Amino acid sequence: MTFQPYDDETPADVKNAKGLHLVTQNTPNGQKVQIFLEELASAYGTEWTTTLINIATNEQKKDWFLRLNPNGRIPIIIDNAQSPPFPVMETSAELLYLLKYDKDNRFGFEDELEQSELVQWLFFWHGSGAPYQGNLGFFRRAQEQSEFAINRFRKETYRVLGVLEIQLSGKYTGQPKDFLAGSGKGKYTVADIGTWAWVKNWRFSGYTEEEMKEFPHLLKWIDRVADRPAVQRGIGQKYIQS
Ligand SMILES: N[C@@H](CCC(=O)N[C@@H](CS)C(=O)NCC(=O)O)C(=O)O
Repeated sequence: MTFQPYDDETPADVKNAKGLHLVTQNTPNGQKVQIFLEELASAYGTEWTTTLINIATNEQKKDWFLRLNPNGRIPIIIDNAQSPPFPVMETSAELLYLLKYDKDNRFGFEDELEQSELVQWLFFWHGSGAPYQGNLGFFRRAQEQSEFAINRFRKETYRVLGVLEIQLSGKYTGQPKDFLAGSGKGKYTVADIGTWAWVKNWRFSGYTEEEMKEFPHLLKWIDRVADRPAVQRGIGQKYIQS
């Protein structure tokens, strides 16, 4: 039987979407995909439609959503140009899927070793960064305060910020970098987008200016990525629910 991604409960704007459709909320994970779609729009005129949901109401745990992403988490994209429509879950997989719209490799690499570097840094943050910074936020905001858990995730997130600093400073390679992946000073790619959406929130995660002074290359990289108009659009008003 052919998989049907939509059911009677699927919101009309999701079900009736043509082409690429994004279901998101303006969180760091949502922002990763929002930013890349904005970059593709400014580079190629790529079009998509968006549905904003509110995860506080657990919309993402309803059957219509779980049919698209059994993990019940945002963001997801659905490619309605495929038949049947093709849902993509997990932000890094979504960024890699969307690279097919990047015909000139502006946000990825033709060279397979450089592309491998991109995938390494994208996976590094997906597996070793976001879960720690996410849990740090969870335990900092929790009603029941666990010093043990906060310390564990605070320390580990700080450590992985240090890993990014090592890469950007060229401490072991002798090559300081503007961006995480690619030869020489590197190139702005989806690895930067996936990482930046989280790391830029360091203040919100409770780190002090003093602590961040240990990471001068990382701080400059945060500003470098933040300066991009598509990045500003990707975290901007359009994605904030009224
Ligand atoms: N590993 C997933 C994580 C996605 C994720 O955790 N999304 C959060 C928002 S930042 C979410 O949907 N939270 C709602 C929930 O857990 O029910 C990815 O990269 O796509």
